[in-house]
Amino acid sequence: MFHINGHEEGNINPASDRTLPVSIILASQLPHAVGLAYGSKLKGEKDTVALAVFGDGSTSEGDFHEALNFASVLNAPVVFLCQNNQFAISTPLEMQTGSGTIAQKAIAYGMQGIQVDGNDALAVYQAVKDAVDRARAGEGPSLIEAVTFRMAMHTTADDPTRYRSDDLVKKWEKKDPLMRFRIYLERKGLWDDKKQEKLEAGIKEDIDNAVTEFETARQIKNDAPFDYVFGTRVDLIEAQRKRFLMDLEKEVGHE
Ligand SMILES: Cc1ncc(C[n+]2csc(CCOP(=O)(O)OP(=O)(O)O)c2C)c(N)n1
Repeated sequence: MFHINGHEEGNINPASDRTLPVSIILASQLPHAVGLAYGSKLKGEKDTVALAVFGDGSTSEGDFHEALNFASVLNAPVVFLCQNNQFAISTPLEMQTGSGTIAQKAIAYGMQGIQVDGNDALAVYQAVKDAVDRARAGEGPSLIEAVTFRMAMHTTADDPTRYRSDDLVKKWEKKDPLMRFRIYLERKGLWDDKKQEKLEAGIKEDIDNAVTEFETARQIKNDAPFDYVFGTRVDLIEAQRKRFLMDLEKEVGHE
């Protein structure tokens, strides 16, 4: 709630939670993931593996290629998981890359690459687990391409009916991963409507609580973003903070 509403608190995770905030700049999280993985290796953390998730659109960015190259050269314990939903906003995959698959790009960088059915939860789990196990065994990075489909629009400003057919969308509707996994569990006697209702009620409660917490008035620290650019205070950033607070005071004075 904090993150998607643009509040700085949403970018700060408790130390126990090793999940980083969503990156808006395509592929910029990938060199960071390599840095974290390499850093953990230098520190001698045997079990740590960085998992970086990105879309097919990110594979055209320089950061993607630099990250894969560095990861391979440094033998960093990192897993690159590409969610290939076949469109980057309106750009279809064949206009994104000349490669037959995204997975095969791994070959050029000298790492393991695999393409999996991204709508099969267990297949994705297995591919990620294998890659994590390899990274932990000191066998370096992997690239996983999970092939799926974006059912909805990219954002509310996007109109997918302008670049793909209803027939194609209908074809993919039948492969809905949630539905598939649910049917699989039901057939194994592990899931039923009662469990589903309980799960949905629990999720609704969590969301309602998060909304209430977010909407509860609190003190907003205007210069919070400057606290977290680097792990420690840096003169250049501190000068920017000072300037920002001065400008803000002037603005408030004008109101
Ligand atoms: C470096 C950079 N360039 C351009 C954009 C604008 N942009 C936002 S999303 C997007 C396409 C992303 O494609 P994909 O990851 O496949 O996402 P999907 O369309 O499937 O939601 C672009 C070009 C951006 N966020 N960052």
